[in-house]
Amino acid sequence: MKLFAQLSSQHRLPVFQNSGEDGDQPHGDGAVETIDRLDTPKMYKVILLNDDFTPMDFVVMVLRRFFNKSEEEATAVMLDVHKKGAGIAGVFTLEMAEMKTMQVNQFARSSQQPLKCTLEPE
Ligand code: TYC
Repeated sequence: MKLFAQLSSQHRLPVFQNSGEDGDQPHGDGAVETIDRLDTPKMYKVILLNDDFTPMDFVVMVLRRFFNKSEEEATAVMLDVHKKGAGIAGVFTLEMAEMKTMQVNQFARSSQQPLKCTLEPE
């Protein structure tokens, strides 16, 4: 049996092609079988958006608090977002990305800051 454990963004992966050479399959018909992809969940980027009003220090604090960045990492991401308009705060499974996005948007709103983040598939 030949294994093709390739990484894929699809939900099902080809797992073997029955060539018949190994003698463990009777027919050698080249059929590709698939299994559900359980080990490589789809990942999502949490994107921070620039605005003209949120203080830089506040953005750095958010990146440290919600994304466990060091002061240096947080400053670099914040400046990247400030210059380019948007940037990646982190990459997570869908549930985690949704939770981070909600937490940041809620925290910004309750702090009267217009900072926004969103998510998109990786
Ligand atoms: N542009 C903001 C300023 O000049 C800083 C900022 C950076 C705001 C990143 C949001 O996601 C952001 N104060």
